[in-house]
Amino acid sequence: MEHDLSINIDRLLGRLAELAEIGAIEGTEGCARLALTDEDKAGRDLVVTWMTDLGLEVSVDGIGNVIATMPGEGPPVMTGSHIDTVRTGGRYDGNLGVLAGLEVIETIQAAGITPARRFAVGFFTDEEGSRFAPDMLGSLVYVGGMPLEEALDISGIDGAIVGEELERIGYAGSAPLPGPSPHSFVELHIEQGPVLEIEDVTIGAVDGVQGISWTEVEVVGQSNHAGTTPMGLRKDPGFVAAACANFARELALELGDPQVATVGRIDLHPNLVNVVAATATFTVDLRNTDEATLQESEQRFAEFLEKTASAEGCTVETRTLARFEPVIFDPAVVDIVESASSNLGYSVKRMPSGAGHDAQMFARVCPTAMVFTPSVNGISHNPAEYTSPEDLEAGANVLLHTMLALANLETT
Ligand code: HGY
Ligand code: MN
Ligand code: MN
Repeated sequence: MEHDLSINIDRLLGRLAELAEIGAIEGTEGCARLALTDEDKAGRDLVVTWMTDLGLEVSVDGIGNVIATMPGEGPPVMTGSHIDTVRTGGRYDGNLGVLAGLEVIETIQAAGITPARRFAVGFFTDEEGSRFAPDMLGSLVYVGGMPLEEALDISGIDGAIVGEELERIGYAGSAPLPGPSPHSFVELHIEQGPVLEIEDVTIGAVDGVQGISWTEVEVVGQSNHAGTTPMGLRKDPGFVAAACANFARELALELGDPQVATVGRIDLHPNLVNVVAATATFTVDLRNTDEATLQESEQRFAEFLEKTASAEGCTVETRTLARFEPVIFDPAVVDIVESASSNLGYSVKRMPSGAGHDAQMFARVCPTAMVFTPSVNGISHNPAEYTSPEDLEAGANVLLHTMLALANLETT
């Protein structure tokens, strides 16, 4: 009975499309719902309506995480992800994991199945971290990785404060933090990279997440006239930022895959064509599956920054925005994802995640793993992000059967 269950792909596609209308980026399939903005609130309200329509118990905690649980007792088998997006977001990043979780619950309800352990689906606040750093903020607080008070005080790239924004959008909840640990956690997510497509594999059984290091750098120089200031007399922070961006790329190429390095944000002040900048504020995102190599990349970047800034007569201040070590998921749960995929006739491969995910936080408190579906051309954090309905259906079916298997696991 349970083994021939499958999700309703049209219902899932319909919800993905409806949610993507909120913050829709004109002329694209993508959407922009930065964390705790009005668009995020509207998306939250819509998903909460779907949760209550399914008769689920909906809880909101102090950092705005929303978790919907089937009635009953005992720690649930939990799934979920995020519905906040980057500014150039696609409709699948995070949203797929939340809406597929809803779809899984609606599927077993329609089949009259009550799993031995109840299911829960959640969306976690500010997974992207691009407005308020660090990323995975909500799930980090949920598992006790950051005190709530510290999280509520975080100010964003626009000067807004997390706690004030949560109050403003009506999602400063009262459910306890840290939150209760689920029995297990499994997250469905698009791969956001090229591997599954290149190898023509339908499912990724994700066995871990690479380490993440985000740093904000402020370089202070001397604003000056672009025409009259001889090159030898400049203190140009714009040059230091550009040299660092170039060095980051060369460093990643030298260290080789899976090392990546990105200078994604550069703000010059006063940012004018004929003015040598006074300040340059930029971010560097370094990642690697190996902690020692990640630390080496941080060390070498810091040395280059220091050397280049002082040679240019500039001063530097750095601020850590996020720092998470590599995470290994529970092999037993990865095995279940792998066998669920094979039993359903899908090709599957074990692989690490290049992107951060809420699941990496739940791995701290319960047996956890992830399910990946392919991203066409490996594109994500881009409105052109796309995954075919067949692959979405495959991923959601693997999620369904993985959760059923976890629900029926003998109590250890
Ligand atoms: O940055 C990340 O890896 C994730 O998208 N927050
Ligand atoms: Mn995501
Ligand atoms: Mn993302």
